Order: sequence, then structure tokens, then C-alpha cells
Amino acid sequence: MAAARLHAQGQGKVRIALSISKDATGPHIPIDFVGLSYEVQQLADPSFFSAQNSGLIREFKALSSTGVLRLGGNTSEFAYWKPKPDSSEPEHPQVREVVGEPKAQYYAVTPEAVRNLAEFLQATGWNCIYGIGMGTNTPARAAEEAVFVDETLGDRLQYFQIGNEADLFDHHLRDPKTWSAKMYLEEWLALARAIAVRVPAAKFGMPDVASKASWLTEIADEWPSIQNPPHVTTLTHHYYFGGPATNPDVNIPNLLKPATMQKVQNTATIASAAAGKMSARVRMTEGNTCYRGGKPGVSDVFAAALWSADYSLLLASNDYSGVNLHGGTGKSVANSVGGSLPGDSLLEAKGETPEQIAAHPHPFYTPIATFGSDYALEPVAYGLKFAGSFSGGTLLKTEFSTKLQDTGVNATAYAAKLPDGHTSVIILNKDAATDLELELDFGRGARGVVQTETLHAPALDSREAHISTSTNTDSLKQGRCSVIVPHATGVRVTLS
Ligand code: BDP
Repeated sequence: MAAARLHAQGQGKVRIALSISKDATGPHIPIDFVGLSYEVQQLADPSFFSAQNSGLIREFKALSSTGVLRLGGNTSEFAYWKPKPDSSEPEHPQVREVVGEPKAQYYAVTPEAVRNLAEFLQATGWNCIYGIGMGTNTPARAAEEAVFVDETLGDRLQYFQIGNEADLFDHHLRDPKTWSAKMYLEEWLALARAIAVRVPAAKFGMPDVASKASWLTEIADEWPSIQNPPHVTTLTHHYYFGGPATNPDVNIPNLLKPATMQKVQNTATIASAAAGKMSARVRMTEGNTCYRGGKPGVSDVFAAALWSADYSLLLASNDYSGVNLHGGTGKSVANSVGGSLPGDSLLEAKGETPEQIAAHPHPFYTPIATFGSDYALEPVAYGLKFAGSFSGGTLLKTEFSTKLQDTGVNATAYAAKLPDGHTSVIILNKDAATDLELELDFGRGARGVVQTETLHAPALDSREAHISTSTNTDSLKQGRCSVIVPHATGVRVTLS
């Protein structure tokens, strides 16, 4: 693998040559790498995840034919399992109401909702990571729910998650003076063991921290001392680039700059090391551009597509098993953060009319937006879909990103050997101004037809994204081809 900068061509365009190694020695990307995350509260309306919701099914399938739906979020701590229509509501512990966390409004999850969920998964071809509450739950109720979910979802259940962002429980659910990773692990074990007694084959992902990656390390270090530990397949964490919407630092240049991805890399290094100690993999189970529901003009525009493509591929190259971008209905996410979305206040303050505000997706970061009774794939989902084209493939070790960054252009690139044996390269030119002219060298003797696919929009702040396949195919010349990657554009080149 060698790359050389040819020469910079005046303003606005940089030429570079990249060689693509033939050795598929990088991480394998699971076929179900692509994922979405929804609030458990979404289940309060059993018709949402149901075989009848054809618009939502259509958008899930458009995003991926084999994804993973994760149910969790802040609202998962306020759900209670209601096995029978006449089951009474359990008593709930006292919690504190704080900014950014849900109000203490409890709701029921019923067998009907779980049955409908199973049919929805069947219709989409997706699997599920099912979130059971921890903050206000009991081991007995957790086990009851798990039995029903396991029986009903069958093979579509990938694993259980217990508790959402327990590293923030000191805010509203636990005593801040004593709450720690160690206490969390004790509580988690009590719930997981109760589930495992009733569902012996149960698998788990944990700890689903908001941001404290150090908890993964602490847990991995503690793990060998646990007798007969429950079967943990995945270590999980969340990620939001910044927030809330009122924070001026949440803007397009900051979202796309290399330093942002360097921080992602730092967390990935910590998480991967912890997972290695537990023979588990890492999954980023809930994340997006801007917490508390996203920021209009950042989360719902094309910049978010380039961000999600780059973010997902960076995690894939760190051996993550997948990425779940958070979203859902405006109501469920507003409830998850205390009842309203700061992004709406921002738009009102700017003088946008109710009609203009309604044209934004709610929440602003959602990958699949609800508009009236219909659904639409948002830019952030297009980026995930573009990266998801590598699902099932094996990454080729490259030094592309370093070589590209040496040119001063804000671009990254990844290459994979796809399940069908074809080699594919994704170049993400996040630069707002400079185009790239690449010479891709697939090696002497490489032959085949070159196909290109483009992730594009008129501008970084456009409320749209497209993935277009070029009808012009090219052939390699002496193992090489040239490709232009305009600024603010992604290109995928596949040799077939
Ligand atoms: C996460 C929560 C989720 C919220 C999201 C947000 O798990 O429920 O919807 O933040 O703030 O911390 O947007």
C-alpha cells in the first residue's frame, strides 16, 4: 500500500494517487452492521412497530435489508411490563426530575406491542436488541418480560440490553454520592441473572454508557472475578457529537473536522481494548449528531450524511459490530429529554413559522422522519446506507486517511473486499471547498469494470441527500482508474 501526492492544482483541487492493497486483513463487517435506535416508549403505541405500518417497513428496508433495531433510550427506565390487560401498575420508586431526562411518567409495555414488534421485524428482515429497564425495574419483572420477549421474537432477538446510560443515573435515578461502575455492575448482575434463570440461552449487551468509556474498562477488569457470568456478547456505548441545539459549537465545520473523528477514535481504542478482554465485540448502540433531539441545520442536512458515513466506517475499521443511529417520532424523543426539543425553541426564536418548523424532521436527527402518516429517509440515514454497502465485507488495511489528510483536504477513505469478492473503495470528501482528483491503483494485472456511486446534495446545508449510481462504466487501464470526488461529496468505486 503506497500513496503519493501528485501535485496540488491551484485552488480548489488536489490530485492524489492511492494504491489499494489486495489483502483483506482488516476487520470483518457483519452483515447486520447498520442499525437504528428507538425509544422503548415507541412500544406504547403497538401499531408503530407492526406489520401494518407499511411506510415504516419500506424505509427500514430501503436503509438495509439486514439491520438491527435497538430499543432503549431514556424512556426505557420508565416502562413497566404489563403481562395481562388487568395487571395492575407496580409501585414506582421516587425519582428526581432534572433537565434533559424524562419526567416521571410511566407507561406500559404489553404483549400486544411485543407480538406486533415480532411481525414488524419479520416484515423488515431486521433483528432486535431489546431494552429492559433498570432504573425503576425489579429482577422479577425484568425476567417476566424477558421470557415473553424471548419466546415471541425468537431468532430475531439478538440480545437483551438492561438499562440505558447508567453512567448518568446519578442525575435522577440513584444517589450521586455512591453511584459507580461497581454498583452498576452489582445491580446489572442481579437483573441479568434473574433473566438467565428463566431464559438460559439469554445473551446480553452492556453497559450502554452515555459517554464514560472508562466504565467498559472497569467492567472488563472486574469480569474475571465474577462466578458464572451471564453471556455478554457485546460491550456497548453511546455517542453524540455535541449538544444541545442551543450550543453554538454544534455546527457543520465542527461536526466534519478531523479532530472530531480523532476523539471518536480515542473512545474506540478504549472500548475495543475492554471488549478484547471479555472476548466480546463493541457496538455503538445509540448515537447521533446532537443530543436532546438534534439541531436544525446540522442534524437534518447533508453534512450529517457525510458525518454518519465517515463515523460508521471509522467504527467498522475499529472492529465494531455495528452502529445504531437514534431517532423515532418527535413525541417519543421529546419525552425522552423532558418533554420538548430545544431545536424547536431555536427555530421559534429565529422567527420560523409553524409550517416552516413542521417541515423539519422531529426529532431533528432522526434517520427516518415521520411526516403526517408517512415516513422519509433523512440525510443522516443516507450516509449510514452508503457506509452500509460494505456490510458483510472485510476491510482492506489502508493508510488512505493519513495520506489524504497529509494533502490538507478534509477527506477520508476506506476499502473493502465485498462478500461477492469485488473490491470497493469509499472516499468521503468532507471538505467544504476543495475537490479531489484521485488515481486509484488496484495493482498490476487487476482487471474489471469500474462502477461508481455518489453520495451527494447541492450543499452541505441542503435538506436532502441522494445516492446515485453512474450509468457510465469504465475499465481499468494498467490496473488504474481516475475519479473525481467533488468537495462535500462521497464516492464509492467498485471493481467488478
Ligand atoms: C440519550 C438518550 C435518549 C435521548 C438522546 C438525546 O438515551 O433517550 O433521546 O440522548 O438527548 O442520552 O437526544
